[in-house]
Amino acid sequence: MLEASEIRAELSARRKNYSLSRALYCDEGVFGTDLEQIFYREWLFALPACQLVKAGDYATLQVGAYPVIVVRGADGMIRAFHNVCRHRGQRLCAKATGTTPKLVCPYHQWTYDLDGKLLWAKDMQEDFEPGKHGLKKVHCIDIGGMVFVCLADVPPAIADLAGTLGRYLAPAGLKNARVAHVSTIVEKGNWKLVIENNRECYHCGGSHPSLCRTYSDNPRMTAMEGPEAASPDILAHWQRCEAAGLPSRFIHHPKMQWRLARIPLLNQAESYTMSTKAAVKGKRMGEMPFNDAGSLLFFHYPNTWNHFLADHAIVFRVLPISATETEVTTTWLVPGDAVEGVDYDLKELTEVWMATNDEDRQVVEENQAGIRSPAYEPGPYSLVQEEGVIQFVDWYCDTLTARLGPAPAVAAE
Ligand code: 3BY
Ligand code: FES
Ligand code: FE
Repeated sequence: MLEASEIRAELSARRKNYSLSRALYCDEGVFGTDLEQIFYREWLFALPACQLVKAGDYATLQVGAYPVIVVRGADGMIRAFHNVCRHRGQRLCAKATGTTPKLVCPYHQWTYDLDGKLLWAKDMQEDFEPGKHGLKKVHCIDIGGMVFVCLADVPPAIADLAGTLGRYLAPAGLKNARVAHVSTIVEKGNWKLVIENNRECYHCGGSHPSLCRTYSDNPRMTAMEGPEAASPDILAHWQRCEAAGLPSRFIHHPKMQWRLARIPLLNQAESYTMSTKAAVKGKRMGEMPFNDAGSLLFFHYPNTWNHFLADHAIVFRVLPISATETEVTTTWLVPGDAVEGVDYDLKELTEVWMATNDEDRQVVEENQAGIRSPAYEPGPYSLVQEEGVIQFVDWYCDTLTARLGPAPAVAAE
């Protein structure tokens, strides 16, 4: 298990444009550092706001050692709390999702309001102060219908992302959407391998027969450096969509922690379906003006990538479980008034990405299995195909290096 000084050394010894060292993907000390320095400090995508339909609807998630609960209050606000009772620390809610008028601890029934205030604690002594025993808050923000949480005392700035993502998502109709399906899988691989795999389509031709019916594996689609780098067909797609009120142009955080861009699907395909036609018939998300608007892609490191289409949206959440296990939750959203079996068929809606996720799980697991071998050595990324991966590992290494700080000076004798 590596210590900070050894992790610094792994980071500074890394070869630019090469995959990371075995330790950075496998070591428990590195995993702990990833949690402390990244997952406990960054804004993390938690869930789509529309999953919490009414007051008292909640969902829980586990971020490393921290159980978190996200709940919609009586005032309609979505809040997040540490899912830990202020009496003797019981986890308050064990279920993944549910609805409750109050948050009642299962151990001794301390009872909290949906805004975290302690309302009731049986037989406590006179000097007990309920006001000092409310649930601990977790920072929480709803941007255009995507709820992010942050465990840090002082979260990183989010105003730029909030403004831009809010604008890009406004026509995507997330606020009035409905959850059609949730799939949670565990991939036996390090979280960085899960993100790396998502950031390239070098593997798509070999792994994703159904996705490749509609999704182009052209690396310029997902690794554009800026508007100038876009090909004429992408520029034409952006112009057509922007004229119809859909923010579409490639835009990103200065250090590429996030990126938004709308891409056309192959051959005027409408959606990620086997037929290439819209899965939801006769209804569109939000203000989407036509079926062939393609997909608005959004990623945010360390834990989400997303596709917003004319007829539905698919949001992805990545949470590390251990050095070599990662939970991936996929949620399909449809227009709020779309009825299963009438407006869409659930299998048709979900089958391409259910298959794609399973194919990605297999490649990630095989990748982890190979990297575990002492014979593994970092290999070169393709500059044409894996620019997105390079950019992710650069972000990761730069972020970790900055946060670990310089090695402490050795005291002179
Ligand atoms: O989800 C994405 O962003 C795409 C689909 C397949 C690989 N990846 C680049
Ligand atoms: Fe929650 Fe006792 S631990 S009421
Ligand atoms: Fe893939």
